[in-house]
Amino acid sequence: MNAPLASPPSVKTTCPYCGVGCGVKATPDGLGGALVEGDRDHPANLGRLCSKGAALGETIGLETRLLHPLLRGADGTLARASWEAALDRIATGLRQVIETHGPSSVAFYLSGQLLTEDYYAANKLAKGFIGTANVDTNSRLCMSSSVAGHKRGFGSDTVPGAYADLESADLMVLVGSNTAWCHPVLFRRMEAARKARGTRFVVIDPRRTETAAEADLHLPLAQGTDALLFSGLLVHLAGSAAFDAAYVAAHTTGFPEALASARAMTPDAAATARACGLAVEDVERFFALFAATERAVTCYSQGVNQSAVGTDKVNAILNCHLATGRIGREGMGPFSLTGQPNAMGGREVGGLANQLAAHMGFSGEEVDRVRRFWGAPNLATHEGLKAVDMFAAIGRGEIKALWVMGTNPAVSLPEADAVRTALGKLDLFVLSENVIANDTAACHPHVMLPAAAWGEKDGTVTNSERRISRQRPFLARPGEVKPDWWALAQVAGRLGFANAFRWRGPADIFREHAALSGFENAGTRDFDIGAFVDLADAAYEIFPPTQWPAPRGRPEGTGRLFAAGGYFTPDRKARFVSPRPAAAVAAEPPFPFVLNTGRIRDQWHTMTRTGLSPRLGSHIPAPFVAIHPEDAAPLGLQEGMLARVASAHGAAVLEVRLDAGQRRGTLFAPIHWSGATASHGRVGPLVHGVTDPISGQPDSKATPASIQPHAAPFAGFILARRPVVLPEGVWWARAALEGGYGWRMAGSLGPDAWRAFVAAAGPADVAELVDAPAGLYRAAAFDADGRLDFAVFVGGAGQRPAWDALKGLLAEDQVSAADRRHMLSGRRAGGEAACGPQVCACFGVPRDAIVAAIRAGAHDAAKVGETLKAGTNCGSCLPEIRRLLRETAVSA
Ligand SMILES: Nc1nc2c(c(=O)[nH]1)N[C@H]1C(S)=C(S)[C@@H](COP(=O)(O)OP(=O)(O)OC[C@H]3O[C@@H](n4cnc5c(=O)[nH]c(N)nc54)[C@H](O)[C@@H]3O)O[C@H]1N2
Ligand SMILES: Nc1nc2c(c(=O)[nH]1)N[C@H]1C(S)=C(S)[C@@H](COP(=O)(O)OP(=O)(O)OC[C@H]3O[C@@H](n4cnc5c(=O)[nH]c(N)nc54)[C@H](O)[C@@H]3O)O[C@H]1N2
Ligand code: SF4
Ligand SMILES: [Mo]
Repeated sequence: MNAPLASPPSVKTTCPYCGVGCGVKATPDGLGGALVEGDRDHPANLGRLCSKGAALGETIGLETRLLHPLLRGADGTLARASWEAALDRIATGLRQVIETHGPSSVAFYLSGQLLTEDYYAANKLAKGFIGTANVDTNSRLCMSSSVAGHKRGFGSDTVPGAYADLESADLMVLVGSNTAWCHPVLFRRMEAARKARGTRFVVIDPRRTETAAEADLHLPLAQGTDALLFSGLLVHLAGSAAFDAAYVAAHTTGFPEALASARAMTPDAAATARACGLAVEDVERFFALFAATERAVTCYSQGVNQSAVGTDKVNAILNCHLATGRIGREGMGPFSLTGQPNAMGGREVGGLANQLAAHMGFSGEEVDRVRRFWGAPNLATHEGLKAVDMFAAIGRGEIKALWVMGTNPAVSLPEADAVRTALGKLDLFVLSENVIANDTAACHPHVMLPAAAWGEKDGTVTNSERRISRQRPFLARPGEVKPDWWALAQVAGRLGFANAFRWRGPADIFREHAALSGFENAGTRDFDIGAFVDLADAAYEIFPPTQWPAPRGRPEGTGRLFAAGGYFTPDRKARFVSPRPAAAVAAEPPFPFVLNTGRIRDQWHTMTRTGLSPRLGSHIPAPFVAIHPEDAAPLGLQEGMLARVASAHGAAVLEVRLDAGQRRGTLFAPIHWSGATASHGRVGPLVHGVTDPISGQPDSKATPASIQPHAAPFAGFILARRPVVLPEGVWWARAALEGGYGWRMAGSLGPDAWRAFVAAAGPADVAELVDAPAGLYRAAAFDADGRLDFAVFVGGAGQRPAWDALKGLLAEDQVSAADRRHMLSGRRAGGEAACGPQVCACFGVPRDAIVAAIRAGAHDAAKVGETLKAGTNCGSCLPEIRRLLRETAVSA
């Protein structure tokens, strides 16, 4: 059990999920859990939380945690070891590799989910002392195009605005961002602006997402064409009253060239519409809205970054804000929405292979400065390998030692099967993890180190608006769990660098990080938190959420930048950068579709934490592929059946969702399922390893792919209190349920095989229903106390029963005689048979109930809330409720 820290009774910390960086108030319950609420005083969320934040309390159990170091023995299996033995093994292994193959044969693969202090320690050890720049992070897959675009445009990796701008904007342009699902609390702040001041929403996304459905204007552009759209916009702005000649003249360079190049590519709205696959009226409306609305914010995320032309897309957006001088002023500006809780912190400490710490690069002057500051004997002098290239080098045997920390690359990197193979070739593979089992842990690390998790970690993170917030512990570290920075410092000591890593705690590291940021800075570098060089331990404890830069003498930080220029280029002027001409992504037989990948509302990445929450699993319980109905029909694909989606690199088997909001010729699949949660649900193996040549960010949203029906004559589900191993060849996807798990499954195994499967489990007390002609088999097994132990329901495909009505039985101490009689018919005594997927995670309200309430007269979201409570807590489901209101109104 996870013990609470004695006092204070409730602790203010920061949500460990997305880059919104919501403040959380956690009150341990003394039983290993905690009550989690939004922190009303935190400027990012002012008390709000989304469905994931609200369910944090359900994800802090210890069942799946790694609690002790593990070492791989001669027989290849991992066994418990002492910290001493594990650290010695790492140090010896590193020393051997360095002596034989040189420091560049060592790599670190880090994460935007590490705290700044952990990240700083890893970067210092690798780049400064081991002497390898092969340090990269999952932020390469996430934000690196924004970093590169910012640097090209501004001379520094600076987000100019603040969240307050989202509430004071009159036009909100959301590009490649499913904000309603991925930054839900920001979306609620945007909605508040719409209510208060009539803000208009334009959403630019090939899919009609929940976010797009809320927009005044949705531009479903062809994948990869954003730079063309914004190039067309630049041409339009240049000839409009919105053009700010004074700002352009005083604070920028390169405008005439950029305009000429934009005119050559996209001379007018008609040409732009053609290039982007859009209706010309929609493009004209967008251009007019943007030109007419001074207070315009353009938020963008992975539809922009994760592209072979991602950096160009970023600069095309920045160009439009520079040309109108709409930057760094209230209610306006370009706004990169960061993904992970500490995507920004990682950039600050030099987590990327092409950066040094504190936003410095590899110029001779910067290398020299960092070397002197650290007293670093072996400072790396050249950029290292970026994530995709790094894993390719591992695959070729050029990198021999790898330390992975806070990320699950066997799932999340493109061409993920090749990544798995590569991991098997290492002489030394160290994995620092919170969980004992995930797909990367299955790739045979030599050492696994148990890292402190959310609730135990102690340090800082930086959110999308440059705001540094504390993550504070409220639970004691269980088992032998240690902070990541501590493990790094211990290894550094063993390599002979103890003096440079003599930190007593995270506050020491934070002060050093602050000192480096201010070292020989004098306003030349954007990232400066020199105000905190001497921050006392007690002040670090209560450090308030603060936006950098906060140079010496300015501890209150800075809300916005660049309203009056002051860019971080040598001449202090911003640069217009012309995007290269790039056409829409094309796909041809044998892979005629463009596979787009992304997120769903209630899961976080590879589900190692959100996958533990029954509430979060009920929204979308299985991996799916969305396809336009008119693309599906000729292929014989129907709603709910299985489809095999394949690319040149791999394949997955997913449930089909017909979605008229899907652009023709494209597929969409979520990234969350791994080998741990589904048999064939990983999309990473399909995704091509193409990267943006400037940023090195993978083009994860546009892989040529094929889709075809996957024969599965039988389908059904299993409910069980414990994990069960399903027969070989069965397709399955697992979800956490209250009191156990549920598996959706399908395949060629019919009633007889499942009957044998149940018999083999040897249940003490089993009720069965066999209807051979109908191809139906159902069984429920009870334990000695009369509790439901497991249930198996199988039938013909296309008549898959839903478990919703029965799943509650897993959590009950006893199944009543009446329920026993009814349950094999798929219902509870007196209950309904099925109720469809859950829309409101907070109150467990299913879609069917919402539709019924609408039919019964609940005419708006507020009425639905009054009737069912749905949507009245975190509000993450409000866009879906409003969609049901629209759709139901139509069908009624
Ligand atoms: N629920 C949830 N929230 C999360 C996360 C999570 O795992 N789950 N992860 C966090 C992280 S790390 C990140 S990076 C963010 C990501 O947040 P988002 O970027 O909002 O999420 P994605 O679903 O990856 O992609 C966004 C959209 O890009 C669209 N897109 C694809 N290609 C193009 C294109 O060429 N142009 C345009 N304009 N759009 C395109 C996709 O259709 C998709 O709807 O979310 C963060 N928040
Ligand atoms: N096809 C496709 N691929 C994608 C994306 C996409 O849109 N499409 N998105 C990309 C993006 S934007 C991202 S951010 C990545 C995310 O991909 P990953 O980073 O691989 O996903 P996570 O599941 O967040 O993995 C985090 C792991 O770190 C562990 N962990 C959490 N906190 C800590 C800690 O403090 N210390 C240690 N040592 N371990 C910790 C967790 O248990 C978990 O196993 O996926 C990328 N991959
Ligand atoms: S929006 Fe949700 S996931 Fe993101 S930080 Fe806030 S509560 Fe956490
Ligand atoms: Mo991300």
